[in-house]
Amino acid sequence: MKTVKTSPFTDQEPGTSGLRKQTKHFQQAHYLENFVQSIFSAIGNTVGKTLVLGGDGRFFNVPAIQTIIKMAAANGFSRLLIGQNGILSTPAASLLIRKYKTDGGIILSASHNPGGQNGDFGIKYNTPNGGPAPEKVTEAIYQNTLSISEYKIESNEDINLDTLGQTQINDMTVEIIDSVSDYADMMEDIYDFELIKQGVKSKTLSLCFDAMHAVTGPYAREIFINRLGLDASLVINSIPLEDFGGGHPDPNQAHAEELMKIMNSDQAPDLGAASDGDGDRNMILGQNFFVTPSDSLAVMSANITEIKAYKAGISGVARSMPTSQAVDKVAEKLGIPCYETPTGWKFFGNLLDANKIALCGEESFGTGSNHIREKDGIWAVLFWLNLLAIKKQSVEKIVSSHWTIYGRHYYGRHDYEAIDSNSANKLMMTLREKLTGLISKKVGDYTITDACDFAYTDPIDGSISAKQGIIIQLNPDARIIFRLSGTGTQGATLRVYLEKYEADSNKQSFDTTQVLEPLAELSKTIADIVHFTGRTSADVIT
Ligand code: G16
Repeated sequence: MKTVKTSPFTDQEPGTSGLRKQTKHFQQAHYLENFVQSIFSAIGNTVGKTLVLGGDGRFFNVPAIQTIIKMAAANGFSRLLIGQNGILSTPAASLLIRKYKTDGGIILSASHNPGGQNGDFGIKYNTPNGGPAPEKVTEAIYQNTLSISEYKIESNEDINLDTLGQTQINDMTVEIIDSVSDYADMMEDIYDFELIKQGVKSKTLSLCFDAMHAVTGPYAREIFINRLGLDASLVINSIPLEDFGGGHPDPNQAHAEELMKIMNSDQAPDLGAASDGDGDRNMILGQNFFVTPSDSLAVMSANITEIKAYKAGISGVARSMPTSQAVDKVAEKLGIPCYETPTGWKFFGNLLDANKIALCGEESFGTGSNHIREKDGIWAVLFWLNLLAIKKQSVEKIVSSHWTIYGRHYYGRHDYEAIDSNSANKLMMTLREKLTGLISKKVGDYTITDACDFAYTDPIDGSISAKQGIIIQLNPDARIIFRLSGTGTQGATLRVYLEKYEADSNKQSFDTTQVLEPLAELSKTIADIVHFTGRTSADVIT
């Protein structure tokens, strides 16, 4: 065992979901090691503890895992559970932590960010409840990174990650486990696989799933093809590649091009879906029809008791603040609470643990439930597949019927990517300073009824998270939200979220872009976007 002298890096503060940097940045000497030792110090008393370890298979996944194995051995861990070939989707890792009651897990992923030598890499620690570390833990890790002076590492040979079985390093057992089977079994417990199989057999139910050359490939093949009998040729891009085939493994209309083409064609299957780099995001499509993640959450909530595992009903729901308020309408009707949290799955953890909620979601293509403590891409796809098998209606019909009952929330997110960080911070600061002056102002067809900086007090532990995004509330029934992304690796990304509610069913089938255009223009004026960013339009609209 070696103790290696090191000095702090000042840029290891975790963002919305762990530490994400360009891969080359991660590959510099001591960078990964410093962060891992800082996680171990935050866990404390690591002797005899156990961890789940795996990643989304992107470039640098395996070398990073080999390093973490050696460091875990040197820090006295007693057992590591590692996905075969180093592969674990984020939801599968969350499940394994909970199922095998480990002291948490380390997941290597930069999620939807591109991979490869010139792409991004990331690392996050999940706590023993299976969820992303809450802010007090990430803050402790960050503080450790600022004062670190040495780390411990074994000098053993690399472990064979390809073969299932156990290896011993000193007192530590390394167990290579099947990455897929526990997860696939859990999905069978939640959903009615027999009913879905009947639909598939009678050719009344079909799916095209795009794994985007990322981690869900093996999970999708086992569940959709082997267990449900769906058409194998429609599980596309299912071989995980270190660089995701050069693509951007972000399941949205802009990046899942091949899937969009299939779903917008005459031969489109009933359901189209995609997941991201580490398998926690999902996009849901019907034939020629896109379901916004916010609507998907609302439809799921309204139909939750149709699904085997949730038959008894649910205690409550939650959404991140910028997610549309579609789910609020459902919660109101069901008479259950709806919580509004800051962006970041970690904020749902306490609510799920305390059984205040059983279903939650975010506009950023994430939905999940109390079955684990991460958002879950394949779980969401199966939800829709199961719902289609029950309702025997098209995706579009299910969503438009939902709007008739609850009203439609037109929704769009405009991202200004890789802008200068200082200018982005100035934009937010300037906007913050003028918030109170905005109230009651008439802007276009709207009046600003409220303007505030979102702060959240966790109802369980009382922790406060301030400055979580600026909300401009408009009358009648619209919102514009401004916040800076916490997952990018180049400069800053300004996210502008636009939402407009329409209760009148005769006005619910308009084009989203057209409906939101006035709000998009307003957002530019209110935040002086062109001045601060030099951009006249957003780079990505989802
Ligand atoms: C992460 C978080 C999500 C968050 C998303 C976007 O997702 O887990 O909770 O909504 O980032 O965050 P931001 O707007 O700060 O970029 P993932 O899938 O990237 O891990």
